Amino acid sequence: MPEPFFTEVPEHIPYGGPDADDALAFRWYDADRVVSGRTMAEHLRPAVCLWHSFAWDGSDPFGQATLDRPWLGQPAVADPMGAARGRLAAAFEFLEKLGTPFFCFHDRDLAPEGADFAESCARLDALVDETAEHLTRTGIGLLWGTANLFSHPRYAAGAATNPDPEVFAYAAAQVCHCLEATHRLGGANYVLWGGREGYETLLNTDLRRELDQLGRFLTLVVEHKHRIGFPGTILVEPKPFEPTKHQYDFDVAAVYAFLQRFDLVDEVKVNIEVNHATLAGHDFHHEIAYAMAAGIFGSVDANAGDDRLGWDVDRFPGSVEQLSLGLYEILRGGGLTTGGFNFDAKLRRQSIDRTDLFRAHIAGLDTLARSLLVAAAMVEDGSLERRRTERYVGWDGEEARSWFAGNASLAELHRRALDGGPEPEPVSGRQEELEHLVARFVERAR
Ligand code: XLS
Ligand code: NI
Ligand code: NI
Repeated sequence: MPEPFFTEVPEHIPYGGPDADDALAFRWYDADRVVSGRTMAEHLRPAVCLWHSFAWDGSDPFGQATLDRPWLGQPAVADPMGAARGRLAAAFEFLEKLGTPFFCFHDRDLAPEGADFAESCARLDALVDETAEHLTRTGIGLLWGTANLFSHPRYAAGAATNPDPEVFAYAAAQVCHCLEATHRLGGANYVLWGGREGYETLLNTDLRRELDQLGRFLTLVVEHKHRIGFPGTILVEPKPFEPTKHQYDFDVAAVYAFLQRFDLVDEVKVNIEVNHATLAGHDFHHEIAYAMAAGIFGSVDANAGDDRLGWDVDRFPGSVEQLSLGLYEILRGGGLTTGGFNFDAKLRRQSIDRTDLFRAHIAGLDTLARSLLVAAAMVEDGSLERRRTERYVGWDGEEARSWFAGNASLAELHRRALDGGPEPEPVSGRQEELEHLVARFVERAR
C-alpha cells in the first residue's frame, strides 16, 4: 500500500447531524437514511471527478500551480506512469474516506498520452487494470468515463467537427478505446462533452457540414456501444460556449433538436451541468424540466457558477434553493436511473490545504442532501403538483380534448368564436404564493 496522502483526515467522514460543528463531518448527507423509499446514496448516486480534484494543480491563465498535487509537475515528467499510479491511489484514498459511491474520469486523467496512439492506449489500459483493482477492493463504482477531446493541440479546431477528416478519425479511435475502458470498469454511463465542437468564427466555418460530422460521430459511438454490449447510457453534456465562442450542444433544447435530426432520441440522453445551464441563460431548474419533458434526462454535473462571472467557474454547489427545484423535477419524473450527481467542481486556487478537498465535497454533499429533503417533501406533500394540474383542468373537457386530438381546424375555431364562443376569463397564476410555498419546504426540511 502506498503512503496515505490525506493524513489529517480520519478513515471515514462521519455523519454528525444538523448541529455538528466539525468541518470534517456531514450535517445532512447521511448515505443510508431512507427518504421517500430510497436511501440518500441511491437517490443522489454522488460521484467525485478526477479532473478538477486530482489532475489540476491550481494553475490558471494568469498564474502557476498553487495546489499540493505531488503527482503532477516534475514527478509526472520524470516518471509519468508512476505519477499516474500515485494519483490514482490518492484519489481512491479520498473516495473511500469521503464515502461516495462513484467516480468519473477522462481517459487523460487516468493516464498521460504516450508518444503515439498505441502507447497512449497501452498506458490507459495499464491504469484501467489498476483502477479495476481499486474498484474491487473498495466497492466504489464508475458513474461515467469520457475521452478528453479538447486539451491536445490536434483538437484545437474541434474533434468530430474538425475540418480535417484525420482528426475526426483520431477522435473516433480515442472514443472507441475510452468507451471500451468504461465498459470494462462497469461504467453506468459514457459522456461526450463537446468542448471544442463549435466555432471561433463563422468566417471560416461550414456550420452545416460540421453538424453533419457531429451527427455521424455520435451515430458511430452509439453503434459501437451496441456492438460491444455496453449496457450504460450515452450522454451528451450541453454547454453554450467556452472554450469555443459557440458550442453546438448549446443547451438541452439544442441537443434535443440535434438528436431528433440524427434519429438518436432513443439512444442518447443529456448530462446537465448546473453552471452550463446558467451560462446558456437558463436556470438549472429549466434545463432539468426541459430534459424531463423531452424524455432525455440522464445525469447531473453538480456545481455552481458565480452571478457576476460569465464563465464556467465550477464552484462547489452551495445553494439549496437552486438544487431543490432541479431535484424536484427529477423526483417528479421518478428519480435517477443510470445517472448520478457528479461533482464537476473545483477548489478555489487559494484552497491549498489537503483537507480543503474534503471540506468542499462535504459542503457540496450536504447541499445536495438538504435539497433532496426539500424536493422529496414537495413531492410527498403534492400541493405544488395539484396546483399545476388544476391550472390545466379546462383541457379535461370533451370539446377541448377533441381540439387537442386534432379534430378542429383553425377555420372551425374561427367560426366558433364568431358564433359567440365564450370570452376567456383570466385567472391568477399565483406565482408569489407558489414561491412562498417552496420557501416553506426549504425552511422546514429536516
Ligand atoms: C467542462 C465540462 C467537462 C465535462 C467532462 O466544462 O463540464 O468537465 O463534464 O468532459
Ligand atoms: Ni461537466
Ligand atoms: Ni463544465
